[in-house]
Formats: sequence, structure tokens, C-alpha cells
Amino acid sequence: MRIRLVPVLAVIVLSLPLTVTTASGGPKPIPLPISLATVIPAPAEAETETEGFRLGPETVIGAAGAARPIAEQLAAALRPATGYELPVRSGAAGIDLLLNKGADQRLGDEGYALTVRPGGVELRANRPAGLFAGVQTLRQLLPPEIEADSVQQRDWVLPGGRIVDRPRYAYRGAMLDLARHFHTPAEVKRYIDQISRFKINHLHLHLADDQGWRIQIDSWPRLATVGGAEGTGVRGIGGGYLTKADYRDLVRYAAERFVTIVPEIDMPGHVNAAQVAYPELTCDGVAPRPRIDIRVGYSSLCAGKEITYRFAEDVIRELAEMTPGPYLHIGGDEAHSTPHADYLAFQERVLPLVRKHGKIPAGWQEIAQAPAARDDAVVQYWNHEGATAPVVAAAGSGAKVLLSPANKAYLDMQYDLLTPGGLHWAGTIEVRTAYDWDPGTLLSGVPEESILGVEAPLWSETLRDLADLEFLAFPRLVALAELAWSPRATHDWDSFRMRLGAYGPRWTRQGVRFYSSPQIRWS
Ligand code: TNX
Repeated sequence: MRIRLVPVLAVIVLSLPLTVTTASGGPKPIPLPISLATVIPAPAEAETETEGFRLGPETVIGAAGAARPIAEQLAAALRPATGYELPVRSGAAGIDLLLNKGADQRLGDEGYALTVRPGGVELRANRPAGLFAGVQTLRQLLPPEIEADSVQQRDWVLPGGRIVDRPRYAYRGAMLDLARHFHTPAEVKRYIDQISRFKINHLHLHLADDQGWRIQIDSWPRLATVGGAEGTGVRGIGGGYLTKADYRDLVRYAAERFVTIVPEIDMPGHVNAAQVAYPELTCDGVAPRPRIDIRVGYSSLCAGKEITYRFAEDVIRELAEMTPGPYLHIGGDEAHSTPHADYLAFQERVLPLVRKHGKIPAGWQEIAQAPAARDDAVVQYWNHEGATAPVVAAAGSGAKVLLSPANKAYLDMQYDLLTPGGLHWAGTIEVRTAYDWDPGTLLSGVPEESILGVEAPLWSETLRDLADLEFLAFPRLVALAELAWSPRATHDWDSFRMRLGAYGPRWTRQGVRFYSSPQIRWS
């Protein structure tokens, strides 16, 4: 047996120049052979060996205790295409999932070590989240046909070697805007399935905006029944809201995939739908007309009225009650019609309400102007003109900064001016633009220790159905997932685009309608 021990990049660089000339004269890419070095996001350390592990009808998955549900997920993912039984049992087996219970310091809470040898596969992690991440890696090591939902006649070989992997940032996020167009729980679940495969671990749901309100709140029932009625949304298309049962079901579904839901109610601007339902939330008490256009910055809660804070606390309390995750997002962006002093007065009362109800407050970067946006608060940077003085100051006094620079991370920006869907106010974002930046050094004045992670927002002014969402999210979301997960040392565009190109057939098998960017050589 010839053993090759080579770092990730060497393997990929070796594979780069492989092209053959076709009869028509054009270069045709040779598929990148699957190895432990072709995984996306790139693992922290990977050593490849020539001999791998062959799955067969007799393969058993071994797992006990808290490892067991993850082993069951793995088995369920591999059964349809292989046709193998893949029983899960406690005790040593062909593929073993083992919990170290904190013994391996290098791996932290979400890291894992995966070893593939001809005699068997061992996946170790300190905690279930690490096993889940390792399972996502393992699935990428099998051929793309593994994504099929019917039995495929072929060999199922996991390439040999060892990966030791852990994330660069604790928060790796995606955001969906349910307000501008409602997306059903089934669509949100499908999105969770997709993002969790790239080790994204937070899904931020933008649940209310000028055009619609998308979550049941018992103490203010008309928010959902009026604000989420049929015909609410951009151009009056669609409508709908999540009942509390829907929301709890989404939280549970996400948790099974190690994704934490972060709910957002945007205040004090972006509140027209709430004011249509409850005109007493305006300063003059007059109901505004429902809005189906995409303008921003015209609506505001009334900082001088007590009812504003009763509303805010009721909503925060009910959201906190149904959200096990640590964060609650209160928006705070683009409050152009809230006088500045009112904005500050509003935030000084509302940010503490989030803490009162047991959650860490998160908000768009504008909240950094309020002194209460300190300590453990999360400030989400979305601008693309560099950190503002308040953002630097907030980071300096303990706040964490979540990076969503609009000109790199906004999935609703068009790829180029000819691709369908999306906007372009922050520019166009091809795959390379989404990939080629460093979260650790993006904001001068904000040290890397203050960076919580990266989040990719998908605003849905122009997006109706799942195909629209998928086209804008994929493949760019993967670029952002890699920035958030992989160590800086693995950053390499040529490597990334080869690995991404090799992933394409998996999406095709799954029916994911991704954008086949001309920057990528798709297998
Ligand atoms: C800006 S950036 C917004 C949203 C829009 C989005 C469209 C930010 C926090 N707010 O209200 O939907 O642009 O790209």
C-alpha cells in the first residue's frame, strides 16, 4: 500500500491542470477525484491515503447514547441509493460514531476527527454537533449518486485518510426573509436541509416588515391574521404566517440538524404591517395603508407612546418563550423616519427587554448607536463602507460583530446584471466576490476576537418560490460557509472552485436549482 500524506492544498493543486481536449476542440474538465481534500467547507487538516473503505450490504453503523440519532440520520441518508440495510447497533461496527465527551481538546464543541481505513471508518467528536458535522463530511466522500432516491448499481467506496476539523467561527449563519414574500414551513425545512450540509449552524428568520407579519403572537392576534393575510407581501402576492406550532416544529427540525433559529422582529422601523393591524402603534393613531412596494424607511413605532413598549415587550416575551436558542434579533435597521433621539430612547428601553426575557439581543448595525448595545449584544454589520465609529465602539466594549457585508454576503444581490431575481443596490456578487475576503480583517478597528461569525442574508423582495431562493443561495452560500468554517490558511480560490464544481452533480441529483456560474468548472 502506498501511503500519501499531503496537505489539502497540495492534493487540489495537483488536480488543477487536468483537462483533455474534446473533438470540438474545447477543454473538458476531468472530474476531480473525490478525496478527503475535496470536501467543502475545506477541513482544517486532511491527510489522504490510497486505500479506502468499501461499503457493502453487510456494513453496520455503530453508535450508542447521544451518538445514536446521528447514526440513524447517516443510515437514512445512505440507504436509498445503496439499497443496503445499514443497521445501527451499539458496539464496534464498520462505521463507528464515538463521543469523546470533551476528551479531545482540539475538537471543541463542533469539531470532529474522521479516519477512513480499509478495515473501517471511525468518526469521533466531543459533542453530538461535531458528529453531525463529521457526517456531512462523510456524505461528501461518497460519489454524487449517493444523493439519488432510488438504488444505484455501483461501488460505494469512501476514500482513505484522516481529517481533523473544527470551525473558525462559532456562528455560521443564513437568513431568510419571510416578510416580503412568505415562505412555507416546508420550504424553510428544505433550506435547513441544504444549509446544514455545509455546516451552517444558525438560521435567522426575518419575521416582520412593512409588507407582512409572519408569526402568531397571542397577545396581539391581529398581527398575524391581518399582517399575514392573503395578499400581504410584495406586489400583494402570497401571504401567510407561522403559527406557534409551525414555529416550534421548525425549531425542532432545525435542532435535529444542529441549526439554531434566531427570530427577528424589526423595530422601530419596518413596522407598517403591524400598524395596519393596530393603528394605535402610530403616533397619530391613523391606520396606514397596506404596502406592497419595496421602499424602506417610511414607517416607525412611536417612541413617545407607552403602548409601543407594551407591544415590544409582549412580542419579545412570546418570541423568547418559543425560542430555545440564545439570540433574539430586534432589527433596528433603516429607521429613517424615527428621529435620532427617539431611536436612542427606544433602544435604551427595548434592548434591556430582550435580556429581561433571557435572551442575548441582536440587531442590525444601527443598534450600535445605543449605549445598551454593549456587553454580549450582537451587532450585525451589513454596510459595505467599513465599520462605523459606533460599531467599533460597541466591539470595544464587549459586543460581538456578525458579518453580513452587503457587497459580499447579501444573497439577494444579482450575480450579474443579466441573471434573474435579486437586486443590485450593493453591486453584483459573482461567486468569487462572495468568496474572496477575510472575515478576520474586513473591519479595521474591530479585532478578530470580536467577530462572532458570518451570516448570509437572503431578502425576498423578488423571490417567490423555492426555485427562486435556491438560485440565489447556491452556490454563493457555500462560499460564505467556507469563510465561516475553514481556517484562513485553507483559503484558496482555485481550490474552492474545483471543489465547488465537483459538488454540482450532487445538487443536480437533489433537484436544487443552483446558478451554474461561468466562474466554476462544473463536473
Ligand atoms: C436592506 S440591509 C435592508 C432590507 C432590504 C435589503 C434588500 C438591511 C438591514 N435592510 O430591508 O430587504 O436591503 O437588499
